[in-house]
Amino acid sequence: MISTRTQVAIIGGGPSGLLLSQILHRAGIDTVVLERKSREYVLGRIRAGVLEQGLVDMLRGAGVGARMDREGQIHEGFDIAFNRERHHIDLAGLTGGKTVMVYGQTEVTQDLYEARDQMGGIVVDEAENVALHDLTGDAPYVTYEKDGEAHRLDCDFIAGCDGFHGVSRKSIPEGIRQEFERVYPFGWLGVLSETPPVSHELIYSSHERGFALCSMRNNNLSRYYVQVSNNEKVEDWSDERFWEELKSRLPADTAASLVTGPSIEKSIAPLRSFVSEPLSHGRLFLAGDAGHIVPPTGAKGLNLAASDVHYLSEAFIGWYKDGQDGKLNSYSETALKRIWKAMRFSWWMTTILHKFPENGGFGDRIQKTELDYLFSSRAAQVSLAENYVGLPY
Ligand code: FAS
Ligand code: PHB
Repeated sequence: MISTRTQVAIIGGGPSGLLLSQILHRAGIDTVVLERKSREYVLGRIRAGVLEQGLVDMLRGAGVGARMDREGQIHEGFDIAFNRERHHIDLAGLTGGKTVMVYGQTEVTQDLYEARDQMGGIVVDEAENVALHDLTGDAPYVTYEKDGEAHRLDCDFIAGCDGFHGVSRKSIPEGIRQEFERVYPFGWLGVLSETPPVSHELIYSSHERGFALCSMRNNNLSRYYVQVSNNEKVEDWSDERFWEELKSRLPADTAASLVTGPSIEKSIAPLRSFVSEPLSHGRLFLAGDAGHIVPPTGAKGLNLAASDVHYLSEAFIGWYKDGQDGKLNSYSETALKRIWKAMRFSWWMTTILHKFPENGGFGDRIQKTELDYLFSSRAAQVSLAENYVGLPY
């Protein structure tokens, strides 16, 4: 058994774990990140595309914003297509100038890995069988295997940043954990293509055939999604079938200007709303998807991970710099307040834009009325816009 020690052991080398490690390292706090997969695998995942200003500011503050500022696109609004026409949501006009940054999570993760390397940060990839121990004492530790060798990592705290399927949340005893969940009867079939985006801004489309989303990563890399039922298989969707279905859910002029091409990535993501409470147990603190999952409709998943990391990094810095445990003790309550507001918004955006077969006639009319009201009320649009750009930390 190889024994080492650090101050904060971080489980998971996705955006949550890497950003937390980068911020703590810059504050003089030692961390070790334990990631189950290879770096190539982590960087091969195509996920979020929209960054709130809070995350943009955190990346810049952590010295990781340079490529984002060069290659990212600032968006001042987006369209909602409904009843075969597009309605613009003027984010900047509705929020006194706030915007979002379109820059893929893959790029964020790549930039974080490079920053970690530059600072000599310790990220152990392909760490297997990670297990957490003695969480309620003052000397927790983590065991894992790497290249067949058994390791023990002693630490002061453990940050569980290992996503929905990780080990951290499940290390909180079931009698203490309370989970809240809504699983949607559909998923998103996503395609990445080296084609120019159909529009310079995102288009969320509500259509009787189902939801669709037109997004992008840059001027020659487009990201598209269509709602599919939960029993769909990605192998049943040829590129041609995907493009035809996407066009059928867009206004005619938009469909006519869509540039199609071979998919370079194609996958189906299930949609769920999920929160696990509390987010801390003894010396273990959960951040990001380890503690909560939102349907991607509101573009909140990655951004919620960022606000968790903001609160948790401040709490650790308060402990190590000033011996204060106040923010550690209040972390779960503080983070959950913002998490539940984003949970509500993501659920609301999902319910008004997707087709719910079980809704029935009344449900369909209410959904139509929600959109009619949204496009006829500035107050309703202000509410949508302030949530989309991100509520304050
Ligand atoms: P992550 O899941 O990204 O990272 C957790 C890391 O922990 C992974 O690298 C995993 O390999 C590792 N890990 C797991 N178990 C471990 C163990 N036992 N030991 C060590 N390491 C372990 N959000 C949006 O805003 N917009 C989107 O369009 C969007 N699309 C998504 C599509 C999919 C298919 C998924 C799954 C999520 C999507 N999300 C989207 C949400 C996503 O972006 C997450 O919010 C974001 O990845 C959260 O980052 P982390 O908390 O770091 O979790
Ligand atoms: C994306 O570009 O992948 C994306 C954008 C906005 C969303 C979801 C996904 O709401």
